[in-house]
Amino acid sequence: MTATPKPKPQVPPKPAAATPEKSPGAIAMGWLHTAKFLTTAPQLHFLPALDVPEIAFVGRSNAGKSTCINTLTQQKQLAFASKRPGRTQHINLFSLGKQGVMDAVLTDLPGYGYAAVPKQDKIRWQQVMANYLVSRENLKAIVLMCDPRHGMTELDEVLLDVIRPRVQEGLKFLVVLTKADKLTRAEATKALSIAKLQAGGGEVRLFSAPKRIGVEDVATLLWDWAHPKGGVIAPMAAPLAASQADVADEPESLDEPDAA
Ligand SMILES: Nc1nc2c(ncn2[C@@H]2O[C@H](COP(=O)(O)OP(=O)(O)OP(=O)(O)O)[C@@H](O)[C@H]2O)c(=O)[nH]1
Ligand SMILES: [Mg+2]
Repeated sequence: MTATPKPKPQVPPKPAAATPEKSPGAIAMGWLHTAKFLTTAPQLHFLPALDVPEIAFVGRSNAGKSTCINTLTQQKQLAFASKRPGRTQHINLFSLGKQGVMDAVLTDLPGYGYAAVPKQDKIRWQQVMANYLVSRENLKAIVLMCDPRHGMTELDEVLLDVIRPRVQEGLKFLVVLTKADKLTRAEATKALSIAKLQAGGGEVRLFSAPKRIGVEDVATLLWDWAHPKGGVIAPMAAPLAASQADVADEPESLDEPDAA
């Protein structure tokens, strides 16, 4: 007697592998990675007029502006970062945009407040920067980099006064508390609450380049600001909780010279 062959079980066809949806942070980081050097100029009137949103990084010399731009764009030497304060001496523009289509610009500005700079140069630079912040037409957002170990300096306060009318007209404003890896948890919490009071309604985030604190969070904010209509409405990762998880328990010794 021959056994009736068992019918083979029907195996349902495998569904095509679904492409995992990118998180807002990943989209923002991909966009920032497209950054390319666009141009450099000693003063506002040498810059090309642009009609895409521009996001400027400002702050005290040595605060970490250039490092922040390099970290966000995932490029080691796009902006000049250096242990020597005063490394950035021109207004440097970097274009952003997928498929070579520029849709925004990042600006790295020289820092202020470095004691070794001659007085005349300081005054000249403060005028160049104030002129840029007040008159640059496509300026959409300002990122004020602040080392929380020094807090906001008098010059930071002057800058806040200069931009206040534009912030009231809708200019976006973010205070980035840099070098968060140097802070204890308690210091980070304190720095955040003080900066929130000083930022007058602007955003505040902790940031560390080596520990990657706040990187995707800041990236997402910039992406949203540069793409207000089609932008992903980012569910902002709770900055305090996420960032503090990475904050050191004890501060390390300082390894870079400080501007006076
Ligand atoms: N520990 C630590 N050091 C940092 C961080 N960001 C920047 N630095 C260091 O701070 C120093 C100054 O960084 P820059 O990015 O050149 O600062 P800047 O604000 O562009 O300075 P200027 O161009 O002079 O205005 C360098 O030694 C950096 O390595 C950070 O998140 N953590
Ligand atoms: Mg710099």
